[in-house]
Amino acid sequence: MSDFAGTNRRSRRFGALAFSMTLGLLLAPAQAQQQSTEPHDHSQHVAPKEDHSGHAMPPDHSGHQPPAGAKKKAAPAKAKTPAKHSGHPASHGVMQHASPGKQPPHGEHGAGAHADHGGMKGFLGPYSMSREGSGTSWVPDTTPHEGIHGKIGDWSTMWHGYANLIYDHQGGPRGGDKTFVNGMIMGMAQRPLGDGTLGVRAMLSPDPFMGKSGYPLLLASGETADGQRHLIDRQHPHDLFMELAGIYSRNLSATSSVFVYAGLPGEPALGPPAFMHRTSGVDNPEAPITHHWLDSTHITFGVVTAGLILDKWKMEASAFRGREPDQHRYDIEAPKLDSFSARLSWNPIRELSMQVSWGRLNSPEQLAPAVDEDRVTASAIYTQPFGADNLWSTTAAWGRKILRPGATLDGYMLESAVVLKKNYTLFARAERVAETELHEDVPALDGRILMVNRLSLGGIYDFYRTDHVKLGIGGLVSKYALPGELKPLYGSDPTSAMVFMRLKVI
Ligand SMILES: [Cu+2]
Repeated sequence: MSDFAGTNRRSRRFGALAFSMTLGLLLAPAQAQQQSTEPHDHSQHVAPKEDHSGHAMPPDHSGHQPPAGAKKKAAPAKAKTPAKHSGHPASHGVMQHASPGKQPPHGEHGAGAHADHGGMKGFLGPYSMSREGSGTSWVPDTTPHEGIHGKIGDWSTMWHGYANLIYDHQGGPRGGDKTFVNGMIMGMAQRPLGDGTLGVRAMLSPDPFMGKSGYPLLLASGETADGQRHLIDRQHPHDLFMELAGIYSRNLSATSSVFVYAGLPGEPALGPPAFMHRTSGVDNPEAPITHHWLDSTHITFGVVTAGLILDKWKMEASAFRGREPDQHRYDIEAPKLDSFSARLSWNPIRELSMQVSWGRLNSPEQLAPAVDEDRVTASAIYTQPFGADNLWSTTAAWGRKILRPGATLDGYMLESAVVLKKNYTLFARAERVAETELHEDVPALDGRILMVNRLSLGGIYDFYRTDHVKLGIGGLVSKYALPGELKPLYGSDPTSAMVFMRLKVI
């Protein structure tokens, strides 16, 4: 790693500066826009009281007409909402869920804060934007959509993101310590075009500034720091550009649409939403060790996806570049369309989103170019607002890597987060992965498939908040269940921990 050290130091310093400047630049104009063109519509908080469950969403919602009663209540004095705003002004029950029977005081935004989404609707179809996760994935309609909304001409804009400053200690002989920053910042804009929506999205990560070898994370595997060896027991940094994508969707009816999505980079229709876009996963600052079984394709250099939405169903297929990003994390790599995937998603009720997907990845690993991979995943996300301003979200996912030629490896993940009164967050993640890479340097174990398990528990207390950001401190502890063969490598009972500060746009 010594050959990276010099560049890393320089790029880290530059990186930290660039990221904070970007954050500042993004937040300032967005806030200005919001204030100048779109004052907070706190009246949204009085959205239809009769719909506390949020289940009884009138069918005509899908046609983008707010309930007449709600509209009257919501905008008593002025017709603030321009015609195109008729796209789902309220987040349909999120707020009602979050604080039944209670109207939060000014400034205390609940899950439905900024609920009119600055006029934003779904990028892919005629429904609330709350349903959309990373790439073209879906999350439950009850997902709070936090962010800063604005308007530039015909374009509705939104920014959101977070950054964690982390002190990381991974225990045992294979552990390590590191202080670093991870996170993401995302900007998006959309405008009506014909009978549809044109959208653009950009997502950036500060991860490259932590250095090519990422951060210590026991049992993590996947990608490389030097183009020669696998990164083992470390999480690779994400690329500076995680998504630069354009989307066009055209409505077929009040509940159906067709769409195309193109990204360089982007996310193909494969796997659950990426972990930093799941309500159950975003608060946990460490990456899942199932990342390369489930959602590692979320940064893919070259993606084209076409899909069809029929009410609560979405069918889509992608052509994309199978090769994972290389160790150069600041660049945009050459696109290719040599791999394919298909995904079926279903949101049967507002609280639940499910998907199954399959992909054929052409030569995904730089270090094993002769090996292709088939990947199958299935996942379910359940997000339930409860009580006054509380939220509970859980994701269960399974992913199978079928290496061709090679082993068939399963990964399982169950993660959950509870957000209480917007200030206290508790999260947990349990994972079980069939591994071959962790011990590939140990001749006696090479080629063996070994099941490893990890459990992480943690929490965050947000001690400072404004209308648009919150700042908190957090910690987490991880424990492992390892097969006997691996105990000499990891120690008999390693424990890892992280403490962190988090700044999050809300
Ligand atoms: Cu990733």
